[in-house]
Amino acid sequence: MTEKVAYSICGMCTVRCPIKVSVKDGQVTFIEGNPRFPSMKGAVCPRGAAGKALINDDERPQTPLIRVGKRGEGRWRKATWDEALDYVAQGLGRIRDEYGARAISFTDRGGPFRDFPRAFLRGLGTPNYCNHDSSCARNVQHAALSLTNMGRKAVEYDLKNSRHVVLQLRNIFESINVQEVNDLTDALEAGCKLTVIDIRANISATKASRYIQIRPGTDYAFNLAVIHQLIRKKLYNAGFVRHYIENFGALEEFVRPYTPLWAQEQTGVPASDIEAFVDELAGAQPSVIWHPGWMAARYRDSFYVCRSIYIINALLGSYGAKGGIPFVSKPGDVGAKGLKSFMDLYPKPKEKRADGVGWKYLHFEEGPGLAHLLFKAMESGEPYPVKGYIAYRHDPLMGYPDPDNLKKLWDNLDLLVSVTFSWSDTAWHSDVVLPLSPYLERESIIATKNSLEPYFFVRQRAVEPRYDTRADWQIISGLAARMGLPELVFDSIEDIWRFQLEGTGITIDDFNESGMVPLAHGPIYKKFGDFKFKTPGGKLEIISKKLESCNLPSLKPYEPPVFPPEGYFRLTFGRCALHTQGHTVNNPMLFEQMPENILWINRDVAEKMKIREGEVVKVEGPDGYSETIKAGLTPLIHPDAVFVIHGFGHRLPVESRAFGKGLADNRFMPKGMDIWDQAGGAVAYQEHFISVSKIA
Ligand SMILES: Nc1nc2c(c(=O)[nH]1)N[C@H]1C(S)=C(S)[C@@H](COP(=O)(O)OP(=O)(O)OC[C@H]3O[C@@H](n4cnc5c(=O)[nH]c(N)nc54)[C@H](O)[C@@H]3O)O[C@H]1N2
Ligand SMILES: Nc1nc2c(c(=O)[nH]1)N[C@H]1C(S)=C(S)[C@@H](COP(=O)(O)OP(=O)(O)OC[C@H]3O[C@@H](n4cnc5c(=O)[nH]c(N)nc54)[C@H](O)[C@@H]3O)O[C@H]1N2
Ligand code: SF4
Ligand SMILES: [Mo]
Repeated sequence: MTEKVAYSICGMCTVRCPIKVSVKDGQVTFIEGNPRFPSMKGAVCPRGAAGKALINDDERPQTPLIRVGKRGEGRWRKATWDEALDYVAQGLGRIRDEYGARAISFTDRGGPFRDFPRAFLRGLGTPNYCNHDSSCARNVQHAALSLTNMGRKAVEYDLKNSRHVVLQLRNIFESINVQEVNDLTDALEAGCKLTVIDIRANISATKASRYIQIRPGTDYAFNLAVIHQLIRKKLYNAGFVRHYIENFGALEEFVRPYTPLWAQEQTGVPASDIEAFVDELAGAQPSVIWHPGWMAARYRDSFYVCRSIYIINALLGSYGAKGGIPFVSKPGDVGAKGLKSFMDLYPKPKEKRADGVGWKYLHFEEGPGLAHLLFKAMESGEPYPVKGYIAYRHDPLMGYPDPDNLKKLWDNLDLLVSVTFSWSDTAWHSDVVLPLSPYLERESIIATKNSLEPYFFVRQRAVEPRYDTRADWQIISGLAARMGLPELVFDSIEDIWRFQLEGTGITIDDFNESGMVPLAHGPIYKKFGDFKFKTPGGKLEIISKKLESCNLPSLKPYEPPVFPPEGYFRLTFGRCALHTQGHTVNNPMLFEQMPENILWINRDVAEKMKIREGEVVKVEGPDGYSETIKAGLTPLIHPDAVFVIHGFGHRLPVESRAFGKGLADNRFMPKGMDIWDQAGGAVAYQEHFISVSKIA
């Protein structure tokens, strides 16, 4: 009998919690939160616990597959790894010869382990890397940058020490990050206030001291009234404003008309509630966190909602504060040497990006680009043809609107490759599927966590692959060997780790004890007066020259969204604790807990329509497309909206459990790729309406 422990990183969602995995005779026996991280409290969430079921699931790609039928038809031939990698490399080679390296594109789901695949793209010479963020947090990121020239991850949410947390468009207790859940729970027990501003009473609302139900799509009006009130009543942090905010006068002038009474008209929230809330919030400064949002790709003005949230945090002095949003440190900030980067092996490609970021759209950050615009370029051939596409741990057909339309955009591709550990709509539509080992069966490159206490961490392999699957570094190495990039060809992960750690004074063995190596002794709070924002004047800029030079206002006057016409509802969506996006519905353990989604609909409205609890109803889009779903009646959702958990409505025969269960929200967003926030870059997913009716 052999027993071992592996320190890994959970791969069941984008949060990537540190975990400790116990293994006996080559089988995973227990998954727990890595005890080296006190905020994990030894826990994982339900999805984290279902990692074992993922390994045992035989409904996932088990060998490399090459398409023999038409795209999407599902006829495959099994291939060896050599065959499949040769096939992909030859395809990429042909595209590079005919159209240049820039015709090769790649998208992934972001995260800390990107250095190696991104180096591969640089080595090939293509600028066309995008991650999934234009379907997620791009508006938040661009809002942060537009004010401080620092990204959203330059600050941490110091939930544990907070005195008032505001969740608007953020549902911490269901859209889970285990450490955040534990820290916020501790803070609530110690008396921290929680305000939830949402269109429906979610689980976070059930734990809140104040729940504000807002009319969907009117959050910007609400926030402008909060700023108005903070300034008019002089409730803001005057010291912080004087020291750190540039053009405060312009803000003061701008919000003058946006009174709580005005906001009441727009949002449906009584002015007296807004006033009481602002008084209470101001009383807790600077230990206040108004969360800037995460899945904020919702409306055409979501960027300005996020921007107004950062401004409120600044007015309350929570930037830098304990219990607020203190700044993280990078290795260099604490005198440590950073990891050696594979990307630095190659120069940055000089070509302009196909998505227009960096030359057509100068106000957007280049790194992760905007995937929806990359897809549009595949169809138009502008600014140049894009012919090869690798969907790397990414399922755009589930995560972007209007999958049938997206498939058409991809019709021009000569090669579509999917690297994935589960079946997905995108994998099913690909020319080649390269099966990735699930996270418990693979190791990852070493990564850096910038935080109050920065550290390096690694994912160790817990068990050997059950099927003929490979780790991502092996797949990239295999392609690099065939594409003339010998610098990225490695036979063992240890050689990769050694390369990364060169010059840091840290060895691989240093990770054995807990899977991480701390770079500082305890949390470092940068003090008021010591820190500077990364703008020329070191201050937070209310007026952004970058935005203005692109003809976008820094302070945008409020315009109400388009509201649903008579007989229609706004289709809204979010997450639940039991599933991640679209890829866990077929997980045997999680499917058993929650096999389908239901349609949240306001009880009064439903009763008028004679719809009963649990009744199967028809949901129809303006283009006539329809699906059915069970209705869940509740007084706790705004009457304008219906709500579903995203990720259901699977139609792949290879996913026998998920097949045909529940409704797919993204199919009710016709031409949704064209509806995006011009200032923040993200797709506006909630600008779509549907009707609900009884089935005969
Ligand atoms: N309509 C609608 N669209 C949405 C959303 C919505 O709520 N409604 N949510 C949006 C949001 S917030 C996001 S982030 C995107 C997500 O969109 P994606 O990034 O595409 O979603 P994931 O399911 O996280 O990952 C996609 C694929 O990566 C593969 N994979 C490979 N390696 C790993 C790994 O280590 N871990 C995991 N978890 N998967 C791996 C999985 O097999 C899975 O099929 O979708 C967005 N799109
Ligand atoms: N369990 C679980 N946890 C996850 C994930 C997962 O798939 N499952 N995915 C991870 C990822 S990739 C992300 S991006 C995060 C997402 O984390 P969040 O952004 O917190 O998640 P959501 O559930 O999409 O949305 C939060 C809330 O926004 C509300 N909302 C919708 N429209 C409006 C509106 O107009 N105004 C207001 N004020 N509220 C509105 C919804 O009702 C929902 O309660 O979660 C991460 N954690
Ligand atoms: S929140 Fe849950 S699923 Fe996501 S990484 Fe952590 S344990 Fe895994
Ligand atoms: Mo996300």
